[in-house]
Amino acid sequence: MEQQRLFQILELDGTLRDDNMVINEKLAMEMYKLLVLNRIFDRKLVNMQRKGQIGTYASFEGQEASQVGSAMALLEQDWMFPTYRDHAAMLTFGYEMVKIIWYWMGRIEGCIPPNNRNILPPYVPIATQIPQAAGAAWASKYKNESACSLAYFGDGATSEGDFHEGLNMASVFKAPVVFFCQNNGYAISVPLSRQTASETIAQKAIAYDMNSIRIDGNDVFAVYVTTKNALEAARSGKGPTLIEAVTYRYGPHTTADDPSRYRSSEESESWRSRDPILRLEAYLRRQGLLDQDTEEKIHREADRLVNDGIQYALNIPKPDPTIMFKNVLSEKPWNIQEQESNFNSFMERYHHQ
Ligand SMILES: Cc1ncc(C[n+]2csc(CCOP(=O)(O)OP(=O)(O)O)c2C)c(N)n1
Repeated sequence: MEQQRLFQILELDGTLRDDNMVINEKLAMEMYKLLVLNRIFDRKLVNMQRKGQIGTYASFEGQEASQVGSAMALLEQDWMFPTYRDHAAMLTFGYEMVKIIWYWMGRIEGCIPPNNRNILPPYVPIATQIPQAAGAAWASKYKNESACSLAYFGDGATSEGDFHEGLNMASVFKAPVVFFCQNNGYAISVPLSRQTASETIAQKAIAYDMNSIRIDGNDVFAVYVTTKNALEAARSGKGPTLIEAVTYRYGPHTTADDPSRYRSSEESESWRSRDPILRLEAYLRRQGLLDQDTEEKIHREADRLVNDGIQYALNIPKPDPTIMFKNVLSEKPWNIQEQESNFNSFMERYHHQ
């Protein structure tokens, strides 16, 4: 079957699968900087959680190429629908780093999209973004705009009804949307084989007569080229595409999970040989674009950027606790009113002490 082949450009040793392929040097360096920045960001956020500075955190280490490569293919006017694991995609497309940190600090300020980018706040209810992305894309087509939607989701999301409803509608209406599945092998502790009887995620598109492709999600070139082609097809009226990016999350599902209960450390270590950053590094070194000094400089700069972001985020004043009673219910039932008034009198006493 066409979509069962894994599309790949960059070999593990940093050579190109097709010697005739031309890679833009500037773009490759830009990709490298973003991959490094995001890995450092991710590791530092795990540390913040360990220090009690954020509540919980969903790490994406291992999935950087899938997220950076796909987000780099978007145009300014496009719409991004990310999940709780897609901070690298969000950062790449222009969501402010500090807001991502605030999001994990539980702050409402972290959910406000940037002024100049259509980026939804991270979706936590699995697959709900899929029909919404299809709807946004259809609206854009209806209004004769050129914006496409890009929806991210995991392999587990493809077992939800929303996935099938969203794909069905998008295909019927030829909505300009790209469905980007990061197949990282697990939905929390449930391996892909217990999640779906389908051999691949990509083949699920057949039911909706939709184009699909299965790619190496740790190959940033393959991810970028595939997403760019899918977006161009969507923009030119050819309808949606389902991309299955095969990748792996090295760490736990979130900081609240213990992966040793459902998979071996040998398994996750074996994926390190397919690491997206090492592979690009090998390519850049072969091309003479990266040496020890440049590499260290890029790491230092990324480290500084993330440290600055964290410092800035931690300096935010404490939230006004009364906001928990606002913006949720237009008409508050008696019990919520009672809690609000008890809370207000408590706060008054507290401030008078
Ligand atoms: C509708 C819904 N059901 C269940 C959950 C609980 N839950 C949180 S993450 C998760 C697994 C999702 O796996 P996958 O879609 O593969 O994404 P990944 O976390 O691997 O990126 C589940 C079941 C949820 N958030 N929403």
